[in-house]
Amino acid sequence: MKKLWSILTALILLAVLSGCEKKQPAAEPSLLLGFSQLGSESSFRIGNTKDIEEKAKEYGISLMMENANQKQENQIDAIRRFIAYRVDVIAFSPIVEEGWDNVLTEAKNAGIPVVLVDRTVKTDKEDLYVSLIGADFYREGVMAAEYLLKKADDLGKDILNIVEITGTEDSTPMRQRQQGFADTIRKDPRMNLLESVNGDFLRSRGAECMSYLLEKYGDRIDVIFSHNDEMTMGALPEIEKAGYAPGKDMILISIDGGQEAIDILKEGKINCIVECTPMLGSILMETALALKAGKTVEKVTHPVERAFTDYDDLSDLKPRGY
Ligand code: GZL
Repeated sequence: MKKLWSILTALILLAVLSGCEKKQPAAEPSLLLGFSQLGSESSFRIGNTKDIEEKAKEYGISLMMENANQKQENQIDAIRRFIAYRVDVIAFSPIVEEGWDNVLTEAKNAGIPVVLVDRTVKTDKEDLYVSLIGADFYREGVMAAEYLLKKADDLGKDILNIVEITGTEDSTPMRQRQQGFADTIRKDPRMNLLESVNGDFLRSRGAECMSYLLEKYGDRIDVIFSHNDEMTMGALPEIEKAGYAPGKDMILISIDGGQEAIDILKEGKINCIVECTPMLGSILMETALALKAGKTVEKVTHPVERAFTDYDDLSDLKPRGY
């Protein structure tokens, strides 16, 4: 009995001591980063937010993340809160290119560096941001068109009638993808753009746009160029409801490259997806740390991107992660 008591006492003592061991204080965050995300409109955007949150943890950076739910005024308010909070670095993905001069001047006057992520701003003022980390959207438009020129040779048609479903009006990806695509197809007399309609990067609007275009042009449509996978996924059921086989009766070209769309490309219903990676978190954290350390940073950083097409063997493609 005595032995049992002594074992019990030892166990209780062990439990108490282990609970009292000195906890190492959590390492102080290396910096405070304020990030205004424009919304949650697509798998790209959700993947981008997730990656930034994960990489902030990995780099030991304290992150204030605010979601603007597709409203520029919410982004402006968030940036003003970051200034009031005296964050070390402000980063944001501007939903549209214009309308940022005042709030970015306030950040500059407060001595807080601003990093643009994904999209950019149009401004005549100097040095309102120190770095842009995001895709070369013009190149993405060119890659989409270059695929189509190659496909046209295989289709052997004299004329290809194209409809375009664009992203958010006045946003960087919408303007530059449209320009890159237009500049490239202009060189080829077979290419005929019937109409461009604004789908705002949203699945629901992609369906509405496709329904309108099918109603207006029907089987005249040979090619659909959609500025993102969400709108493409919205358009697909409309094409099938109208009795056409997407990827065969109509060529589908999309942008982003999330898992859902890649799987549909493998089924043969999408012909080409130009990659637009949302995985910008590491570059953002490294840039923020460099700024905190007083180092200079690259003015523009474009991630390397590719196209996935029906000419490729994608059987060993790694999971996309968004
Ligand atoms: C592009 C990004 C676009 C995506 C869309 O980098 O800004 O916004 O292509 C997203 O999916 O809505």
